[in-house]
Amino acid sequence: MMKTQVGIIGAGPSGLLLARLLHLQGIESIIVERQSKEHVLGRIRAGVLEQGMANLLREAQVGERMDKEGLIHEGIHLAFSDRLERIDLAQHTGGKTVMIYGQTELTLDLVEAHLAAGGQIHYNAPAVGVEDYDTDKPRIIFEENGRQQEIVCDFVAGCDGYYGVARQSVPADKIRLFEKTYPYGWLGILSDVPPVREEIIYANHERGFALCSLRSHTRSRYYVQCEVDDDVANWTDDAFWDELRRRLPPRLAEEVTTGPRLEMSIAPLRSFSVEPLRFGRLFLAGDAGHIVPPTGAKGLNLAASDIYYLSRALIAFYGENRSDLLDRYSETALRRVWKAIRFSWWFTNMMHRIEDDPINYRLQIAELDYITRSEAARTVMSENYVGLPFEHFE
Ligand code: FAS
Ligand code: PHB
Repeated sequence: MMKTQVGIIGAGPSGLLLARLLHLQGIESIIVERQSKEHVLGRIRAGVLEQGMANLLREAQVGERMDKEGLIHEGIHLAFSDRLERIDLAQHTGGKTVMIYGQTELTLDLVEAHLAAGGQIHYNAPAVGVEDYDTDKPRIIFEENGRQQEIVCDFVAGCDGYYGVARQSVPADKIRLFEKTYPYGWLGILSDVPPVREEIIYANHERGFALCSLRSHTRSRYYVQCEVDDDVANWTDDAFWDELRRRLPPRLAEEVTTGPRLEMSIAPLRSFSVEPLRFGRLFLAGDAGHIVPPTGAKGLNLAASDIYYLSRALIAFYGENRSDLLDRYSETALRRVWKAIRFSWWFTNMMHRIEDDPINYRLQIAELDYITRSEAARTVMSENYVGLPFEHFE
């Protein structure tokens, strides 16, 4: 049997960031991760960091490579009706920007820093449950090397994503689930080709949504809306590039540089949240507590605000014997979560094609045209896209 102060399930961005921030305050943790280190670091996911996430990575002393290699973006583009319209995020938010730096990279930066500092991460060690979370000695039950083991903790952080076990350890009558699934998915390609533009482009087209993003000046990430039951095996690289170009304004489509995939995958789209995020000494953070469609680039950035609040609450407990922030964690985190769920839902509905619904397409174009012609509408879009501020929490 092992003992620690904070047991963490999941070595994704949420779990690693929490472990790192606690470690810097002398608070001990142990992470158990279902997958191998290579599997976790091989995932291709988010690419857009809000300033809140970027600042938290700097606070965690893992921001150096991000500040050297990341790209600061001051605007995004909306493409529709053969138009390409820029939204100047910085102008409409008093200078706020977003950072382009892959989740894969920041996860690597966190893992390397935590292990170098002696942090404990058990890979290939799936948690099978959380016991006694309503006592002051909650336990993580996990499997490692074919044996069942346990970690006795002061607190447990469920950072184990949508399919994790922490949430499932809570009886159904103690937790409320809110879920909406969308009737389409995102087919994404990663390729070592220069991006068609140096800023992100969100395209609404009658054939479906498309997104032009990047990881650097030489590595691009593109997506096209696909059927929810589509399969990567149905797509050659050429078929992807042809469909992407059909959904962009013609002049822009001609400028797309194509190349072989480094990775191609399909992500489902859903809006999901649980209430509350706290059960005694068990706290949920990141995708374990909520999921948003990636349209608004909010998923990873919500993990940041959860961990901002949870780390401060735990530091106050150990440093000042305070429980008030722990008591306020769930309601504070969920206030920001639901605003991001709303924005992501709104942006997703404005950009994606719904089968056999011609009035929906007209309404989408009307809204996009309104945004590009209204200072107020561009301000609303911009302040949500760069990320609403974290609440004061001390
Ligand atoms: P994660 O899911 O990243 O990490 C949870 C970890 O827990 C995983 O490593 C998992 O293996 C582990 N785990 C699960 N069950 C366990 C168990 N029983 N025991 C031990 N460990 C367990 N967000 C964006 O902002 N933009 C995007 O473009 C975007 N694209 C995405 C594409 C895909 C396919 C997916 C799934 C998500 C995407 N997201 C995107 C959202 C994503 O980036 C998440 O918000 C982010 O990974 C959240 O980090 P975590 O909360 O750490 O959850
Ligand atoms: C990405 O680069 O993966 C990306 C960018 C913007 C989004 C979603 C994903 O809204």
